[in-house]
Amino acid sequence: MSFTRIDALGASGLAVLLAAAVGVGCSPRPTGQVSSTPAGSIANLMKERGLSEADVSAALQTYMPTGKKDEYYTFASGGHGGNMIVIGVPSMRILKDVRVFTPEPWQGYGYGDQSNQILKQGSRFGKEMTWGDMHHPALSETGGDYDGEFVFVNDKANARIAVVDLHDFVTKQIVTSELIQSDHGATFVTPNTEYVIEASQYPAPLGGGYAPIEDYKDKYRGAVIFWKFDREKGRIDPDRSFAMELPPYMQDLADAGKLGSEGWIFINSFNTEMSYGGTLEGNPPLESGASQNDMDYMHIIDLKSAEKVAAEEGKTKKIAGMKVIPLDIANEEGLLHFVGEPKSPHGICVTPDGKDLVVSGKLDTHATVYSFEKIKGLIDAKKYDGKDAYGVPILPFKDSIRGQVELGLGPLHTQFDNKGNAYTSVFIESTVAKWSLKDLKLLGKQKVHYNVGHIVTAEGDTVSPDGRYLISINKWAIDRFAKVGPLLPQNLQLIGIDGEQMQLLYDMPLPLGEPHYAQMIKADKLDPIDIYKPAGIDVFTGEKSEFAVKAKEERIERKPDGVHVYMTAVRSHFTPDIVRVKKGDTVHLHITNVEQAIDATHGFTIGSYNVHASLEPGKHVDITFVADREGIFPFYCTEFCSALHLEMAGYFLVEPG
Ligand code: CUK
Ligand code: CUA
Repeated sequence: MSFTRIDALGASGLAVLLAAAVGVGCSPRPTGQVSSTPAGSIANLMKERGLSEADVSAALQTYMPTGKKDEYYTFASGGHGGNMIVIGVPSMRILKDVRVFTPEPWQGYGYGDQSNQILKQGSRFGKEMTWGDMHHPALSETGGDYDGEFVFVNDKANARIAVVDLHDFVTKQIVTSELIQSDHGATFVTPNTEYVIEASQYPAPLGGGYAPIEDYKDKYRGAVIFWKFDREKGRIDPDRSFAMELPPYMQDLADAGKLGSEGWIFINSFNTEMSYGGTLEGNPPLESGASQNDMDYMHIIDLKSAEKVAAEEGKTKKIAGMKVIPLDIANEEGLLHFVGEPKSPHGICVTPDGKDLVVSGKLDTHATVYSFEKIKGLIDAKKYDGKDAYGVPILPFKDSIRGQVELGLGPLHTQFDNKGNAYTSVFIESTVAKWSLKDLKLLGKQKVHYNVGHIVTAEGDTVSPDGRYLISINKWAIDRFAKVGPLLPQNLQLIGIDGEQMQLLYDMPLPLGEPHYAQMIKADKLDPIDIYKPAGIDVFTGEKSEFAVKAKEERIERKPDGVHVYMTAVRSHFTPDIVRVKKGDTVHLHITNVEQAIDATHGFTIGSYNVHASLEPGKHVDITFVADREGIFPFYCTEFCSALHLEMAGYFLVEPG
């Protein structure tokens, strides 16, 4: 693709360009206004900045004039930032940094009793954690389509799942099972969000505890947890969840079947060699030990049948409080099948029609397309190529696939558009490959910068993708941005995919974590609230707090468990504005922002006591702490809320005990 530079364009060329610009209709201005703009000024701008026609076209496709809103939201994981970043498309403006596994003071997350309760739910073996490694956000679905109500995320490091409510973009729940010690095939949802899937990554003894690594094959196991989601409550119900034991391979990504394949779950694996490292002990390193076999195993799970088996008496074991279908029962009941996958696969993606599965291996140049119909036929006919060491039947590879398409070095993840095309990230050669699902032909490539991991297309994991936009989530940024020291931002590149050729539109530096995966949803599917109503809402429960405070009912009460301060916040004062306690008192602050106006947020802090809260309109926060140091501690509003914001202050007086 070659583009004419403006200096070679001439005046008539520019006029065409401007006409085209108006035609794009990014901002519907009266045409008269365009002709009143001296054409020379845009020509000069292009010349001065060295912009090509392609640059201007890209700019016109992404620029958002003030007040205009994006068409899509992208929910990107923050990797080992433990957060989730919400990005508007096509502008690529950051709209929110949702805190999930990590505290963040501006939003008051992890400061105050409510959000601490959420973080505490994620404790493992009694230990609280203040970070996570988030990989795969999954939007809730209805009929295989994103419904814009919830998003689920995982923490690979600590095997946790969280629920974020898109009515207020706040984390509401963290669940974890000590059954497994890490996860990666998480989170993925079934087409009506009945289950949130979490498959383990690194095998370990189930339920925690120690076993010698030499006993890897006997004592170490993987597992997949099917977390039951209660949409009505907006929470996962651990008591109605169950798991299935898996062999000690390293299970990788997962995806849920849809339409014709609904009710089936597919999980990649690598290290079917069961290599466990030990380089100082005379063993091959894990990465070479794990790359010996030509084929690893895709796990094919019949979830509907597994659900029935899990409900039967005597067919499950309780491990670490989780109901688990043991491997021998899974085999007996025909719940689990394997089929070969080329060498160390990484991506697994069910096509929008639910008929095919695309798998790509880091060490293979192809995308392999499996046919679910063929897989199902082989399972029904019990046509096996033998069994693995754990008795799991293996389906013949050649009879399971529809074909393969050569894409380049290091293909990883695949997404789809609305025209029957697939897009696969190609890590080693830093490209996105476009290919046709129907005839498995490569149609084109777009260079990206650099080393792309996942890609995401608009509504790309649904039964009806939109096409339009693709974001390449690149691992390396190298030379793309002004230097900021050795830790570089991630580079998210927006690519237009409606034309025959992909068009690079925008480079977005993201210094808020490492997005592994993202999902992009139409903005009009979301309907977030502006205000917590009625005032006094506890965001953890979504209900009015029993400690909610009304105007004129502010008070300070001394009770056996300490001093209770019932406080309101409203522009531009806290009531009460003087709080007297004695050294050693336990203090219970109950603060309600009684405002019901959009964006009328206050903050609250008591200096030197590590006390902070963000009080969005209508929100109620409880903060419990011990006044263990005497002195005079000013408190004030941390959010510039009004002309008298600086005066929104008071004194916390701790008298000597
Ligand atoms: S992963 Cu990171 S690029 Cu965890 Cu889905 Cu592939
Ligand atoms: Cu309230 Cu500043």
